[in-house]
Amino acid sequence: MNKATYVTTPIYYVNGLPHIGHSYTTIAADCLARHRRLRGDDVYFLTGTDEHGQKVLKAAQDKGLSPQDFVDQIIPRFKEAWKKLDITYDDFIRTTEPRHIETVQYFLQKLFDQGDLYRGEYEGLYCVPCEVFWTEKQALENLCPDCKRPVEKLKESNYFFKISKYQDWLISYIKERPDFIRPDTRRNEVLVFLEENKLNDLCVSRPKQRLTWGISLPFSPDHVTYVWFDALINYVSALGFPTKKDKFDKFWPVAIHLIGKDILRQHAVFWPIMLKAIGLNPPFMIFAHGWWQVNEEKMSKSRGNVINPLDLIDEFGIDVYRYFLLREVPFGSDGVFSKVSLIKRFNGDLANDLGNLVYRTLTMAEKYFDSKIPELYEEALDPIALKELSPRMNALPSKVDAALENLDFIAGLVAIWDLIGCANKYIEDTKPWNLKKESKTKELESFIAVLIAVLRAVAREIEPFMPQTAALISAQIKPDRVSKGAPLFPRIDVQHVN
Ligand code: ME8
Repeated sequence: MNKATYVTTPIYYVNGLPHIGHSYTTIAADCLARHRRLRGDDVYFLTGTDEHGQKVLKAAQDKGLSPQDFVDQIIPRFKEAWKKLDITYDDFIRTTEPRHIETVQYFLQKLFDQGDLYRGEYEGLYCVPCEVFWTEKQALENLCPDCKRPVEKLKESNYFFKISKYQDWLISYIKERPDFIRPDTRRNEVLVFLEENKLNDLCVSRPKQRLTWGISLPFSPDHVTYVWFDALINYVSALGFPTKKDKFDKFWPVAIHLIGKDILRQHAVFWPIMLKAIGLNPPFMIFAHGWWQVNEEKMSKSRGNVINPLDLIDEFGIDVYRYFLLREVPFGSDGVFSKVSLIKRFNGDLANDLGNLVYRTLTMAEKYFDSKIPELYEEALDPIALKELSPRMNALPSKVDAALENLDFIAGLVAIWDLIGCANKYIEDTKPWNLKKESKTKELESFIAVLIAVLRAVAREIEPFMPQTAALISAQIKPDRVSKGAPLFPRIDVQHVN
């Protein structure tokens, strides 16, 4: 049986269109999914949309639409954006789908029946745009510590989930598994939080007087489910839990949740406890990456400083955008988005290194061998090819495997670019025109043949990162001949960028 891979993104709120931040997590997940497929895994790659709650309701009202009509209109635009970015998800879950609602209600009923939910009064400071309750200590000057907007004081009768009961269990669970929450900074953050604070029971409902746009509690018609409790369950409702046992049993034990660090606590504290209470294991791994910032601020819909990925794609191309996001900033660290750095990567890594290698190799094959791919004679290869190039080429797949196992996209790309750099240097050092002049035919043939082999290896390994570029390179290298196309990445003149 093939190895299974289950990779997820957060399900995004649909109160606006996806911006760079959303595309970042989704592209990273796509890269991992594609890589695992390439290696023969059975992959289930899930993304989707978080459609309930006050925030989405408000966006619908602002547009004068019913929430259902509003979400039905916006979902196709999410799917279009993902299609444009070459995202190969296997499933797209919407929290308004019956398959999801059934699973959420199953969770609620089971927790209620086993006495984990109780009714009580709730009072707190609530931030509507963020859908989060804050304590007075957190909401200094009555402002949301995250988006800095005013919070509202709310008091209401609700259902609570006794999460504090599972606190000690969670601490040991995290301590015993160094790879459960990553990177280490995030793991430590969660551990410190759990060790220094006693968890407050989690309010899992909203009274319908205040909010009707949500999933009804099966045991209380006057309440809907708190949007986070609803949303987290998508990761198992999409696998058909509790009815589709085979799919669930195959993919759940290997679940990798990619998220941003903004939603770490929901994923690393609430979610494992919800699962434990239901009798399920936590996901295999939660990886929280950093934030893309513009002008020192997190890019976010509530701050209104978003950059639309589709505009950048129109200007630079999909693969350039994907490459930049995955190459520029370590997965886990914050990064600042700027067009100037994107163009630097474009002109350096893509035009000078990769584009140039493809173009000059194919040009030489055209010129010296009439576009036929020549034979490779081991004995005619020079020491650089034998000692530098071939070992790098042979080790590349396992290097990329190891890098992506760690979600270290940069390390994967660096390994590929190490081979590209080595091949470019090989061309410069070998001086093929001399081989031609001296009629060293076997040497020249082997020289071109080994470079073609490098290009094939590069095309294969960059596919998860840059699928269109991989296809363009492969299309120029047929089994026995090359057919050179235009340069892949014509240099951009920085002066001409707006
Ligand atoms: O939180 N930099 O949805 P959301 C990097 N519906 N990543 C960013 C980012 C930025 N500036 N801004 C957003 C929600 N992201 C919930 C999730 S999951 C069960 C429910 C990415 O639309 C990042 O992955 O606010 C972040 O965690 C997510 O989008 C938040 O998306």
